[in-house]
Amino acid sequence: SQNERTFIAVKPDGVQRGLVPEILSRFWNKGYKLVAIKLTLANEDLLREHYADLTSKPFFPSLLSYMLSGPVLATVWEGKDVVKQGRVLLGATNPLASAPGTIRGDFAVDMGRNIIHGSDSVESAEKEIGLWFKKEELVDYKPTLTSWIYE
Ligand code: DAT
Ligand code: MG
Repeated sequence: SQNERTFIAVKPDGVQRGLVPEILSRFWNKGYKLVAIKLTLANEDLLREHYADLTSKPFFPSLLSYMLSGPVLATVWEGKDVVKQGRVLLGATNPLASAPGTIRGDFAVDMGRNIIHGSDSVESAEKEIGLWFKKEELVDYKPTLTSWIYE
């Protein structure tokens, strides 16, 4: 459905390295619709919910301090198959396993500095959008290019 949504966040290293315009361009150029965007500082409670399945992992403390080390650009994108396609645009979790042409493949080296987050399923997207955004921050509008992107 064209109404599918995903949560994409530029992590603190991506923000500090000035990669925000490049990353937004990749989603816009593909044809996805930006529904919400804000620069924000995460906090530990939010991150413990966001990464609930990882809190017991040995790398969790360093993941936590990484994600708290600066502002995060939180975004929501909408469009056909956007959750799965968003993950394709990101590349693999380990940037060294990410193909050139993907965001992590082009701009990152270390797993602990992989510059971007993307929801891994429609269910986690719904959960993450609800965690990072209030309902009224999701903007309802009709992009003028829709009929040039969808048949
Ligand atoms: P992804 O971000 O690709 O969805 P994930 O949800 O499994 O990957 O893990 C969240 C983040 O945690 C990931 O972007 C980087 C870090 N991470 C995952 N596995 C790791 C590992 N084995 N060692 C170090 N950091 C790891
Ligand atoms: Mg994940």
